[in-house]
Amino acid sequence: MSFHREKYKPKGGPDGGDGGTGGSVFVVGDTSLNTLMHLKFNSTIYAAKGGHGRGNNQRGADGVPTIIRVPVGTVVWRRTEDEGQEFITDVTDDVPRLVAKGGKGGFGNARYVSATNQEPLLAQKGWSGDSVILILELKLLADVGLLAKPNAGKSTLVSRCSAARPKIAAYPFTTVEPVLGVVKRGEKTFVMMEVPGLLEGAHRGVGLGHQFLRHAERARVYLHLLDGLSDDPVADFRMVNEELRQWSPELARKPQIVAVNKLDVTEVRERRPSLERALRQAARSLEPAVPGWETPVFFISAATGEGIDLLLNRIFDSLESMPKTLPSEDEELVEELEAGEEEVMPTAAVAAPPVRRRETVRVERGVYVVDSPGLEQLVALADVDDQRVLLQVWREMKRRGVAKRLEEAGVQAGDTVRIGRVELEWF
Ligand SMILES: Nc1nc2c(ncn2[C@@H]2O[C@H](COP(=O)(O)OP(=O)(O)OP(=O)(O)O)[C@@H](O)[C@H]2O)c(=O)[nH]1
Ligand SMILES: [Mg+2]
Repeated sequence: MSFHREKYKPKGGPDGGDGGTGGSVFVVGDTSLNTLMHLKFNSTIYAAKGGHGRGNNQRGADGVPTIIRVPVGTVVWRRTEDEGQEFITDVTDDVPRLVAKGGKGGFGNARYVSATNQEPLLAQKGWSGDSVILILELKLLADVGLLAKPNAGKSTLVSRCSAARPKIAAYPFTTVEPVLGVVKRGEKTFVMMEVPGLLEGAHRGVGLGHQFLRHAERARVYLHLLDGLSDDPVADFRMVNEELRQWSPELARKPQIVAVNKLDVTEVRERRPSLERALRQAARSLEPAVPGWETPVFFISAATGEGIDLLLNRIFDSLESMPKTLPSEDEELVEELEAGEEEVMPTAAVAAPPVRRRETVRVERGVYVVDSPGLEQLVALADVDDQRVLLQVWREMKRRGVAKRLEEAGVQAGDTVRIGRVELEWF
């Protein structure tokens, strides 16, 4: 609330500007992130406030937007009032997606000037912005998902063909968080993903099973990596596929490319012919993923690089012949969020502003309680000890039909009327 002041102009008009809009919150995909760990201990986020309106009809500054960075592939849900969850968006790129809208700024007193009120003493408090509980689920987007038991050599392979440098060690579950590596061939690239290896019972959550399967869901093709040094690589192959099928038959139908690793070890080289035959046969019993697809079997050494070029060529070719499918978005909900809720904002108080929400009056232990968001915003900042202010509040109640409703409810002079957190004496 402000009035114009200037020398020799004793009666400057009201010139309080509107408050700025509160900052909104956006979620943005960031390809440099592979996990949501950075949000784990920093999970309550407050958006910036809008600036106060000022004299001379200056509008307050809008609050700066708050950006939440998440890995590409994060699915965002919103907790609903009934404790359910509602899909908001699937973050597939770096386009900001609105998840919580900042509140609108209140109107300055300049808005309330009218023929009958030359000295408006009321200004509107700003509106609260959205307050949401978001549930973020990471389902990494990768072209190629590495499917393997722990210790098969996944990290070694990823570090050999991409710039990613995951930890490599001679024990299982070295990799506990997903690793993404970009594999390049000239201009072309694809993203290879290592997720924790699969154990028997993974579909029930054994090992880091669920972690694996959740991410693996969105890979376009699987590279099934087998440890050539394992007692029975064919049994491993069957076990992993069985886990996949138990989790989701749909995943089990995705195309697979099989590679037996550790070919540099003599033992593996010696068993190659028989292993190749047995694996081809085992692969044939898989459901055909795509018409005409036959699961190819490669022998490689992630350690020395032998056979890797051939394997990567095949992956590039396969990806090229496949449609690039991306998960769809719930456009409607996003639009709804962007439009925001239409609140009871006066367009200009000169003409009667539309009051969209019906305002109600009820009596609670002798106190007349007015339920009116619009009035609440208006009295929240008002100096109700000032009789002139009270008079303007009363006029506003009359204009909105609230006064009439109070009278119908039996309000008498001296009774207490409560609007939001403010109590007034009826006169
Ligand atoms: N000889 C030989 N050893 C390999 C090869 N590839 C990986 N290894 C070894 O196998 C062990 C496991 O390798 P990793 O790359 O960590 O395997 P991983 O599948 O990522 O393992 P987890 O992340 O623990 O599931 C390490 O000791 C590697 O040095 C290979 O081609 N030849
Ligand atoms: Mg690893």
